Amino acid sequence: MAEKSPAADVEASLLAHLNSTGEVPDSRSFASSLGVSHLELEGVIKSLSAFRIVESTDIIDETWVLTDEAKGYAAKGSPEAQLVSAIPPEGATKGALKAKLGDAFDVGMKAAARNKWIGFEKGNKDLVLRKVENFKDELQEQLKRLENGEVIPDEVINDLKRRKLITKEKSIGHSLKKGPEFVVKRKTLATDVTTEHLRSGDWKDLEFKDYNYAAQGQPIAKGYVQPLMEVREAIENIFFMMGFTEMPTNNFVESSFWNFDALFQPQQHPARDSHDTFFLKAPMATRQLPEDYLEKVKQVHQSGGYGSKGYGYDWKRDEAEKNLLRTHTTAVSTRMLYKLAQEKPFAPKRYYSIDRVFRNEAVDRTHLAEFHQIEGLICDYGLTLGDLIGVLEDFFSSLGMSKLRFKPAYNPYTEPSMEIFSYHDGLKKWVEVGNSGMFRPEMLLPMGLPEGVNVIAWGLSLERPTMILYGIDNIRDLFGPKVDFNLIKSSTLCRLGL
Ligand code: FB9
Repeated sequence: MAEKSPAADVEASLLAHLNSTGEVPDSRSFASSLGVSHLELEGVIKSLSAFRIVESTDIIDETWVLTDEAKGYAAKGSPEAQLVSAIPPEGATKGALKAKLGDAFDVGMKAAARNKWIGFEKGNKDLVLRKVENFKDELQEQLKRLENGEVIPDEVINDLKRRKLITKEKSIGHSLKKGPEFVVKRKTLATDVTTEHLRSGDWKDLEFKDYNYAAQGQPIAKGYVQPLMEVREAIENIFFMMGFTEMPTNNFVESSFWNFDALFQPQQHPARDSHDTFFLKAPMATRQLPEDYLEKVKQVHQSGGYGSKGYGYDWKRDEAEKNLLRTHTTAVSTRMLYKLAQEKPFAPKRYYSIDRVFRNEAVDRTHLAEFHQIEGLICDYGLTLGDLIGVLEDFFSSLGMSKLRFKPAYNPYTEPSMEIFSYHDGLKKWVEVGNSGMFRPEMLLPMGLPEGVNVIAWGLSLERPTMILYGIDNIRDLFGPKVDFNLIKSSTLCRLGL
């Protein structure tokens, strides 16, 4: 017969006691009468209550308990008592007493002085003299009475509280009585048919525990997709459905030429100084720029062409050669459009990119020095602003944003340009959800794209939608060293407006 667990003994004694007396007024005193910890008895009570064998009602008491310091005084006497007992008839120096009493010295001196148990010789404040032969150590007495659970007058409690010698402790007991399913001996419900049961044949009169179909399965240790990657994948599917191809963005380091100059962004544009852009010390400059195309870019910046008067400044090659961390994935769009322009005959294209870009910006709740830019572009003959608005409607409605508004904006590389706003039902406000425009001829024609070919493009971040869709308030909870894994584990799969 299986060895009876201590819990079983406790259960047996409790059920027997209830059977004979019908109630247990306070489980705390019952536990000490059984000589078991209250915690162990609580375990049994919880399980018996679950099967309604006993009915338990909580009794919450707040009792004063001694701090460790007070426990020391209750044992060794109050600091003032320890101090006086340590003073020989001829007195003792403060130094000697401090050495003897340690932390209790200061408290002891004050209290002993207050009780006029000690005094000093005229002009020698260092020699402590004992003023009383014998004395009553009230404090030790009161602390001991408290330890034995005796009731103490409030003014004493307040004094002990003031001396931070006692703290309030909540203790929870249970009053017990028979439950509707009360039995003296609980049949241990079998949870499995074991070979032992089969061999012993006692399975015939065994009672089996009901299956708990609501029981949570073991949490399976599995990988979790970073919310950013979850939204990235969903947005990629939108691009695929709209017939877009991904652009290769595997180069965080870019030259100023492809990141700015090729985009007809003038060399003295504020975004091109180190306040906004991370320039590289090494390799500081690129050595691979397409000469003929570079010449055309230089021309269009310096003196225009293609119907443009350009910027009329002295364009510097070494400025264009400066390496940087790309500030937008539009730098990749530039490379792809230039490459497309070299492919004859021209074929319309739909490209997208989603990858990291870097900006030397002030970081705050929603901004880090890097974020993931999402960019889409369509390159084809006769594209208009209307086409851009249409594509934006499609794209953002797939993101669950149906109501869009467009606000004229400015980008050095697009004209016209529009900021995109969407009314967010959850936030009950118009949210800026991106920027867009038509790439300027000064950008496209030097590349060699045929007259009449226009490029509509737009961009947004990956972090903003992910924060809103997952209800993440601070970007640091989403990206970077402080990401809260539980948030990732607990965050449900985002359902973009799909
Ligand atoms: O993502 C942005 N907002 C946004 C997007 C989606 C969204 O979804 C919610 C589920 C409902 C919520 C918000 N923005 C762009 C708008 C603002 O957040 C803006 O303050 C911050 N912007 C970033 C740049 O900050 C300096 C977001 C980032 C951005 C801005 C512009 C572009 C790309 C990213 C662009 C472009 C462009 C323009 C023309 C041609 C080609 C590219």
